[in-house]
Amino acid sequence: MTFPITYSPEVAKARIDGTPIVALESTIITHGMPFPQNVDTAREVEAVVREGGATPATIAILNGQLHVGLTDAELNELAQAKNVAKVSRADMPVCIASGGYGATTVAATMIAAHLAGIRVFATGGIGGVHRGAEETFDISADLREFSTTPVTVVAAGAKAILDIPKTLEVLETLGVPVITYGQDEMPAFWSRSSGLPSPLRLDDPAAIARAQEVRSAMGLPGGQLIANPIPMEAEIPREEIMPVIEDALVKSEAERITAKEVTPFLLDAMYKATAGRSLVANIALVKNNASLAAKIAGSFTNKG
Ligand code: PSU
Ligand code: MN
Repeated sequence: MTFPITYSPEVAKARIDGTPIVALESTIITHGMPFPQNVDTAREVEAVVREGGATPATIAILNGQLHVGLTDAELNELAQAKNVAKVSRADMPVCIASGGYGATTVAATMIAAHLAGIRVFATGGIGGVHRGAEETFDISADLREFSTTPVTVVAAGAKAILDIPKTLEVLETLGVPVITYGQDEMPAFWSRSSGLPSPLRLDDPAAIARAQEVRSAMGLPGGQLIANPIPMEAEIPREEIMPVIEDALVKSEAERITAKEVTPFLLDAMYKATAGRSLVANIALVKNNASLAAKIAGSFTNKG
């Protein structure tokens, strides 16, 4: 039995034609950016994927239906909807079964992409091990997803609101390839530099696609994390962003923010503290990731 999926007209066509498709997540729209920048960015990111010769498939749950590819009207509706759940692996079946609205996280988007036969997905940043995880146990379900679901995810590295060394350790334990594109150092979302070496490096999108194909051909489950540094002109240097992050973390502790609310809270606090500059950087890096993802998607030898 195949799981019922609603495809947008352009994704349905790409599937028939066997042309490359790039999946996009929707939590970044509903919980990662304010309106109207969220819908503008979502449209721009889709345009970048098209310019790169691939078809964008934004993934979300609308009215209990799993959508792979949204029409412009659906995208607009989602960006303004109020009661949209942030849906990860654990929440996804419940959201669908109860006829709800859900924005998919990295983990849930990987699951949906795989169900739809899509191998590449572009986003901003992934979830990871939160600072203080030794107390809170707050480790994103995104990390484990990479060890089971065969989708290559292009992100700008892990945000420094997380504990990046611990995030890398967990990915290593789970056997997940962390591959930085074009530099030796692991990027840190708003900054090109994290101070940490990247476990792996590849400079060629075709080599990235090939690595995923080899991984699957060897019978190894799971995907790959591609860390793509933010474009130079958009980056906020580490010395500048670190104090802002520290402040946001102090605020989240003072307000006792926990669980799923942590990431959206920190992003919002940073947006306010940087007078919107963190968002400008976020938009630039997502578009940059969409462009690389389109190149990778076009490099898979076996499209199906
Ligand atoms: N990073 C961002 N913006 C986001 C997220 C991460 O820059 O919106 C979202 C992604 O959807 C990611 C999720 O999968 O947050 C991780 O949430 P948590 O830490 O609760 O697992
Ligand atoms: Mn969490």
